[in-house]
Amino acid sequence: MIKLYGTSKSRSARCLWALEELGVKYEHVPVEVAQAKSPEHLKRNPNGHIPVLEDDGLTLFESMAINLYLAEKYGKTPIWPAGADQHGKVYQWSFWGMTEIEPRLMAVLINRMFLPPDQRDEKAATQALEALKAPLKVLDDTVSRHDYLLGNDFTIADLNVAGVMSFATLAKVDFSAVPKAQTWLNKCLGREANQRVRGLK
Ligand SMILES: N[C@@H](CCC(=O)N[C@@H](CS)C(=O)NCC(=O)O)C(=O)O
Repeated sequence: MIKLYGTSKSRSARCLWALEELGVKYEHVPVEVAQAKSPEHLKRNPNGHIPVLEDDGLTLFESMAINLYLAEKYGKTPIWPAGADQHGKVYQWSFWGMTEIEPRLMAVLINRMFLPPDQRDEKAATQALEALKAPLKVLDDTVSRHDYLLGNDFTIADLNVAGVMSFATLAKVDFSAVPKAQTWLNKCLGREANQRVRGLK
């Protein structure tokens, strides 16, 4: 039985979304962020982070690796598209989300919400929002040409990037200059499989 460790109120949400989207049976173990460095969880992931996936003797950490693995193993076209070219595009967008978007969104959240008020750095938050403008324009241009990142179908690339960008609302990102990106994000996040994740612990 597949097991996914990590509360839905964390990056684990994107893996839960993938599991729901793929329709596979799994057990959810809602390890809290505060328990990620417990001795029990460190045995699963020595980095002391959630999410962690266990599947048939395999243990994986890193949310994107988990989702790419799940999509390849359990997904069919179109969520896991066919062929090396399309897989290249899936990897491209997934790594893009993790490198171009996530660190900047996290910088905004850390400096506006997570740190105690006296340790927050508003300049770092403003710079991160400024630095997000260029990649968001790339996203906007892409989804202006077709409905989803790879073409006309929702794939694991959309799930991975939208999963990362689900923090954008919390970070109060201004989408007024990139309306197509906002429409795409709302359409992805509004999918039933993702809505089901919101109800999980
Ligand atoms: N790059 C990792 C990041 C995982 C991560 O930092 N998870 C956070 C929760 S969203 C965590 O476990 N924090 C607990 C801690 O660092 O003690 C991934 O995408 O899986």
